[in-house]
Amino acid sequence: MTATTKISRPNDLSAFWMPFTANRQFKQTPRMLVSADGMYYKTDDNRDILDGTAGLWCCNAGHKRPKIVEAVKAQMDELDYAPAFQMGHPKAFELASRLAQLMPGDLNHVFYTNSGSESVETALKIALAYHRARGDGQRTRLIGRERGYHGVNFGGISVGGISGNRKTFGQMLGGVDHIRHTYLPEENGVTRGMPEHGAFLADDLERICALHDPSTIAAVIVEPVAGSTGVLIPPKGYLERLREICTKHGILLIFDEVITGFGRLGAPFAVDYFGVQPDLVTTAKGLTNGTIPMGAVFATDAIHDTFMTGPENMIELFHGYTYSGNPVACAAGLATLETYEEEGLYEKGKELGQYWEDAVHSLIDLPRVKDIRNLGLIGAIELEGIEGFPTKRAFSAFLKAFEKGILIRTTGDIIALSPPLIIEKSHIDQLFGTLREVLKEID
Ligand code: PXG
Ligand code: PLP
Repeated sequence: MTATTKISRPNDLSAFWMPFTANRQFKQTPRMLVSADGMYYKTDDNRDILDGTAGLWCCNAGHKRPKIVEAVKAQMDELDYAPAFQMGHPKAFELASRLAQLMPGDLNHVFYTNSGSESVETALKIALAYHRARGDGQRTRLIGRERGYHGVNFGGISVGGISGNRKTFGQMLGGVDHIRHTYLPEENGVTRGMPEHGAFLADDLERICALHDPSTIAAVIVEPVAGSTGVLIPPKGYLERLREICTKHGILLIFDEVITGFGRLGAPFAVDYFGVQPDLVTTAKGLTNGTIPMGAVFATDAIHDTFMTGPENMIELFHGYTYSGNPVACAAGLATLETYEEEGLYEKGKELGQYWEDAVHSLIDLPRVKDIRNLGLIGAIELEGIEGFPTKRAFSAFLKAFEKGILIRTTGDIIALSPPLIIEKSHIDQLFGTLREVLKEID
């Protein structure tokens, strides 16, 4: 077999232990995607599938985008890999400068990783090392939030708040605590956009501060909009309040923008959208349009400059990955940013927001729909679970949707939608027209 042989149906599925997948069930009835272009995937049985989830929240400019494809090919020809420790290559600096320009405020410094999970570990480590570098090394506690998702590495599952991702993996990091999640179904059910009620939930951080004493707390990490756990939209005033409390107590605020970054809300970042300035921002996914694995952590001048003291021959931060700033990933990142800018994709969430919101909420009349939530180009339809069989109803919807030609994502009994930002009204009609049929047909 040559490297270019096209395999559309492998005859042995056993070796690949698939991530976050019911492996045995999948391998009995595999669902194979073999190519993609624009808004559509193609399956191995030659069906077009409308991408309602931008892959896994990452292909924000859609698929097979010419600029990105060309940039990656050209980079492979020019410089395939360069060490990032004590060495550099031009595109890593170029991309960091462009990212820093795009990110508002003084979040001007970029540390490269290869995924959202690694961005989270990196941000947590920077937070701890920052306090120590300032002579405040007793600030070692890390605070996350219930229902938070921060990837799958040990730091991320420790500050994360999803029991399924934690329960089988032992003791986690010590010194971690969690504030309350932001979902108030009684008060905020079926809200369009940001709920009015619930800014007070941020005061839960004061409870944690009173318990541990704020002088022991290094950082608080939250998703501005919780994605993976089923799309929980922050109540109005909540993020502002969280910022105030962190500032008051000298605690760093980390926004995990792995999902919200790169246009998902109708602005480049949630930092822009909410107008709240954190101290560190974690990103990945949309940074390279999902093409080449890459993440980036943004740090403020104040944090970065704190490290840039001491003898100049010393390494300031003992942290980094073999693939930090990989040249092919950098080329993909640069071409991705150009694509987003040229096509006005950061604005798409604003332009199409109302049409999208109306479409998501149009499903409210269907039986078994319990709640509907939306913001930017994100939508969630929460279903009543089947008694005794949680997740089963939404997963049936996922299977039926795939049969009928749309890709949706489910978590628990929640359907989450996050299409490529190149989506047009006709695709939105197709997505929700099909989803309506699906929800009518499932048990
Ligand atoms: N932080 C946040 C907020 C995320 O959403 C990660 C960190 C981890 O990123 P990596 O690149 O290590 O996976 C994520 C990832 C889903 C889904 O369907 C969400 C993610 C990944 C896969 C599926 O909700 N989020
Ligand atoms: N494990 C071993 C034995 C290594 O040598 C390295 C990197 O040199 C790693 C893990 C970390 O790999 P990465 O830098 O790709 O995260």
